[in-house]
Amino acid sequence: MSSFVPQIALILTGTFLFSCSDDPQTDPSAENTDHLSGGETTIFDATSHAFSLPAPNLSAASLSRHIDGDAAFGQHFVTAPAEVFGGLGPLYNNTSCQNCHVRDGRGKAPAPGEQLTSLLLRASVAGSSDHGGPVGAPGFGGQIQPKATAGIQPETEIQVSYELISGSYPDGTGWQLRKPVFTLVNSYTGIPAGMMLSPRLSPPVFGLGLLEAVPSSEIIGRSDPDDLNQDGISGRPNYVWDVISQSVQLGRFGWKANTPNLLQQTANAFQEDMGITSPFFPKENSYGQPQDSKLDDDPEITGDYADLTAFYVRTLAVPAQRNPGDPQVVKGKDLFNSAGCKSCHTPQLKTGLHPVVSELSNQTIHPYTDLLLHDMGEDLADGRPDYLATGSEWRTPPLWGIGLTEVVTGTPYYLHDGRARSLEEAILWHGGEAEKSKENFKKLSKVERDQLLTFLKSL
Ligand code: HEC
Ligand code: HEC
Ligand SMILES: [Ca+2]
Ligand SMILES: [Ca+2]
Ligand SMILES: [Ca+2]
Repeated sequence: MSSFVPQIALILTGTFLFSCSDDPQTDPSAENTDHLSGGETTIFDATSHAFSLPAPNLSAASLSRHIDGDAAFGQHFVTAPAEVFGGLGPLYNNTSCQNCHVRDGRGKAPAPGEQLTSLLLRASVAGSSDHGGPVGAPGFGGQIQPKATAGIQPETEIQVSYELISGSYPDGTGWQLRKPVFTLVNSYTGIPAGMMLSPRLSPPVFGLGLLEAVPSSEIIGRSDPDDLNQDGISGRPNYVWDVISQSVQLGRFGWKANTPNLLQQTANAFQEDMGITSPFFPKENSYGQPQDSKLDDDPEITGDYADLTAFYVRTLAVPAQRNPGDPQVVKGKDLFNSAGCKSCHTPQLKTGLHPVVSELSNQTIHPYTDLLLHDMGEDLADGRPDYLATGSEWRTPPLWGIGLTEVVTGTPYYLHDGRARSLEEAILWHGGEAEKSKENFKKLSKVERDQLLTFLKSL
């Protein structure tokens, strides 16, 4: 099926660009291509498949590798003695990439009393590792796995409850926000003193190859660590350890930009989230813990299989903005800009040369992120540093496609721990460097707030 749909997307894009460039003098839409969120990788699809389509400009060879990668992304891994796709665990969070990145979109925050499926907790104790990263918690490592294969005890059970917080707009309209509280129970061993936890919801995975292709200089050029222009917004790059090149690189992926590239993100997910070792992360995630088998096995997948899976997320298309000319959307975009949202949610970036996928090179894209870290205030803080990111800093998440979240994954959950149940709630949680911007939003009339939200839903 997925090999059929892209043909249509390809024709649509072709037709569209052609009719646009037909007469640039008289056709006003010809000047503005802001709705082509992913440049030439943009697709026109607003269905539940909107995040799952290959970029329409892929060569036949790239499309073929994408389709193989699709199978790897959906592959369920099973327990060890199996001949194929064995090696799951012994500790794990879930059994396939797709189970957490549902339809290539974001995951689900657990309801009170519900098991965690796509939300995970990173763990550490004070200090920094050899390469400046977090120090794994004794007995638990860098991530909590609440699931285990037969004969092994899961590291712990995780219970979630929510605190409710009420507030209101200056115009009197009320709201109620919720903040998750996680409790570890029935742990297989004692919880180390001072263990820090960071809850993280699985984010959408489309358009990421484009973000990988944005030149570091472009990202660093937007940072303003000492706020020299005095707009209240700093923006700092994270610098993290690249296990593949064995060097320090700019961090781009994950909620705290703690990962430098998509191959490492993928290989690390195989190891930590699923218990699948690869040449990049050859040790089981239970390494050094009492329940570890202490066997020095061969990697459970090849480097090429990890690379194939990374190729899939690299080459997923970005859905186009819908109804860019709708007067409500146009007004909402103005309000987005004037409220200061664009200071972090950068509307436009340009990619450089992608080292692996030439189709991603030299694209003008509209991701609405600067890929920098921002202090978002106490209410969003996890208190757990991650390389240079402090306990209250988060990477600006992209907003492209965010208006399709409900269509793709059903009930929507936003922010790093999925606490926000609507785009409006997500904005109301902004603090720190984004406090002023949030206050600007709160001061808008109900009609204007709705226009801003209509703009977000058009993305
Ligand atoms: C248990 C759920 C889970 C599984 C399984 C999982 N992921 Fe993720 N994924 C996450 C979470 C949570 C994050 C955010 C991590 C962070 O912020 O540190 C993430 C982040 C990512 C990102 C970075 C997205 C961004 O915008 O920065 C990519 C790419 C990704 N995962 C790909 C994969 C691939 C490929 C697999 C399978 C090999 C996989 N994931 C398996 C939960 C999961
Ligand atoms: C100082 C930088 C900054 C400013 C200004 C800012 N944001 Fe954000 N935004 C962030 C960061 C960082 C996050 C992620 C925070 C988290 O997950 O804890 C975020 C998250 C979001 C999300 C949720 C995204 C997701 O994938 O879950 C939305 C929606 C959003 N912002 C919209 C806005 C709007 C609208 C404005 C203007 C009123 C705005 N932001 C202003 C930095 C900023
Ligand atoms: Ca394993
Ligand atoms: Ca662990
Ligand atoms: Ca500044």
